[in-house]
Amino acid sequence: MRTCVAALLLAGLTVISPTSAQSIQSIGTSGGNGPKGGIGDCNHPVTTAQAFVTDAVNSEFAKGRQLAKDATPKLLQKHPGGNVWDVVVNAKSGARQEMLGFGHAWTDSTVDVFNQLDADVLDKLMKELYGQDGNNMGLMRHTIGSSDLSGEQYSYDDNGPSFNEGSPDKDLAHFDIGYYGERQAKMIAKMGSYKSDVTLFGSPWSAPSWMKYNGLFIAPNRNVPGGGSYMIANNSFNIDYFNTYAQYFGKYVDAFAKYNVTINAITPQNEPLNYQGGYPCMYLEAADEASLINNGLGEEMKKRGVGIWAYDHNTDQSAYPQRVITGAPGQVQAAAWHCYASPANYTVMSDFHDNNPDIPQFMTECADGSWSSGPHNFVVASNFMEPVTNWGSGAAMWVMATNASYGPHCPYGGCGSCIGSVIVYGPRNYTLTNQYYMIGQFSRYIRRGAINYEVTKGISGTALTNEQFYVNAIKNPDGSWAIVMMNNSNKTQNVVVELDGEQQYWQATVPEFTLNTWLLPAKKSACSNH
Ligand SMILES: *[C@@H]1O[C@H](CO)[C@@H](O)[C@H](O)[C@H]1NC(C)=O
Ligand SMILES: *[C@@H]1O[C@H](CO)[C@@H](O)[C@H](O)[C@H]1NC(C)=O
Ligand SMILES: *[C@@H]1O[C@H](CO)[C@@H](O)[C@H](O)[C@H]1NC(C)=O
Ligand SMILES: *[C@@H]1O[C@H](CO)[C@@H](O)[C@H](O)[C@H]1NC(C)=O
Ligand SMILES: *[C@@H]1O[C@H](CO)[C@@H](O)[C@H](O)[C@H]1NC(C)=O
Ligand SMILES: *[C@@H]1O[C@H](CO)[C@@H](O)[C@H](O)[C@H]1NC(C)=O
Ligand SMILES: CC(=O)N[C@H]1CO[C@H](CO)[C@@H](O)[C@@H]1O
Repeated sequence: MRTCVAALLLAGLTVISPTSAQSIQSIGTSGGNGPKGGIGDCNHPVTTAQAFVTDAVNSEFAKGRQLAKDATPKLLQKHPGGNVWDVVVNAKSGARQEMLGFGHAWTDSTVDVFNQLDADVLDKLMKELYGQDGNNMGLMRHTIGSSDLSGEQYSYDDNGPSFNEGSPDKDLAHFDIGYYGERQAKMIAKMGSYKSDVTLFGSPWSAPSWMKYNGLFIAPNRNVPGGGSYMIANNSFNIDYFNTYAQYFGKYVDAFAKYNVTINAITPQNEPLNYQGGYPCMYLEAADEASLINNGLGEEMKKRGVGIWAYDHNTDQSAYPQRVITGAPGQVQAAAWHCYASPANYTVMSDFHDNNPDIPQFMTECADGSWSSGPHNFVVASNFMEPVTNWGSGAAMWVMATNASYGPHCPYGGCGSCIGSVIVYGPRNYTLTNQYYMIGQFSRYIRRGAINYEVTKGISGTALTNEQFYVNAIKNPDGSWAIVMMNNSNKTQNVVVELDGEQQYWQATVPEFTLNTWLLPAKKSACSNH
């Protein structure tokens, strides 16, 4: 095992251009024949001011307001004065990054429980997740092979009785996405009938075990943690297999295409610095991620129109994606970040942007779980809003659905208590958790192609502390505004949002302990036919 990431910051390369807007235009969508877009685009323009509110309750059986209509913001000609909470949006020159979307991850647990639903119930749920009257999610991840949210562990070329008992298969003659891969592809393919402009990216938790340094160690009993690739020792990628692994990714993209699932991007490794045993993980040093790209992965993905998103791990080793870009220049489409450094420090995304103004960024994984305690839960809001402030073009929560005991999941380790947006109890019985409504406060109202704007006043504290007020201000393609506000305090506030540059002041109350989204119609429509 090599030593960890060395700090390598590119001093002197800082570009000071607060309005240079990175574009998401080169990132594809997974297709299908379903509708595109939604509220805030030119086919669905916002014509009257509206507000939606979700209480930050901490419960899977959430009660309280959930995407409920809230007090309508009133347009004023001038600032009303008095004791108000002022929010100022730099609408004149504060344009920042282009937005792509918000969403979740397809896991084996999700597919497993969705398969338990009767067809009409699944149809209703898919509309709630992807429909224009539902959450309309636009950014989805899926697991390439098994993750900790898989009841059984496998890769697409185990070449043996189990994930950790295979023999080398250098020509990938035994490549097969198998029962679980097919099941996942078939379920994900349904998504395109509900929404055809979702960006879908895949992430492997591990290469086939025979591509790892510890992979040929046979456990006395494959069900005992500590055997083979469940071991921490030498749980890293064997660099003899760079090109083989690149071909493996190519075959995976082709196999999913056969089920009409278009993969738009991959991360070469989920959490490349996490090599803990117990569930599929793999260590992949930044220089090796770059070498993997240079030794075939870049070419295989380019041929298929699939982007490569570097890193896919926590903000505390922020030099990693820069090292991949430096090592594989011109071949990285985006950088991906997770929320689990304690606490996450999303300002590293602004630093990354300064050095790479044309490379979009995403918050690609954050889990909420039964460990969250206390009366209030701002996990979604906290980990969606700060990445947006710091140049993120979208964000995705982790597992989308589980059964009532937060499974199926790996029995030996990993997350055994992650809560998604959906919990399935039986063929006709599921609940939407409060996480579903929290995600909806973003995914329903912020369109692909929207532009994030600088907020110059009204943010108090950081999104990761209690007792604060946080704002994102995003201009949708129709010229209307989505203003998302988190008030993590016990006080209802009388808020005035000033759109500086449009000479508009909007006023309404923002209740205590809520996430609130205001939709404000365009002063002048940005749509040519209106
Ligand atoms: C780990 O790697 C070292 C050095 O290559 C080797 O000596 C050792 O046998 C490996 N351990 C296992 C369990 O594969
Ligand atoms: C993929 O889509 C094509 C065209 O719509 C259709 O004919 C074919 O049956 C689909 N394949 C699968 C596996 O769903
Ligand atoms: C967060 O990262 C920035 C660099 O972007 C650093 O200056 C700051 O000290 C970090 N904050 C914390 C709390 O670690
Ligand atoms: C959840 O799935 C796991 C694995 O299939 C199973 O052992 C467990 O009993 C299930 N829990 C419920 C409540 O269905
Ligand atoms: C759904 O399942 C839960 C948990 O078993 C149960 O409490 C609830 O009554 C069920 N609801 C319906 C409508 O069957
Ligand atoms: C609100 O929080 C403040 C500071 O923690 C506390 O002093 C006050 O009593 C709280 N008010 C209510 C209504 O809970
Ligand atoms: C608008 C609003 O309610 N802001 C409050 C949110 O929380 C911070 C920290 O407690 C207060 O200072 C704000 O007044």
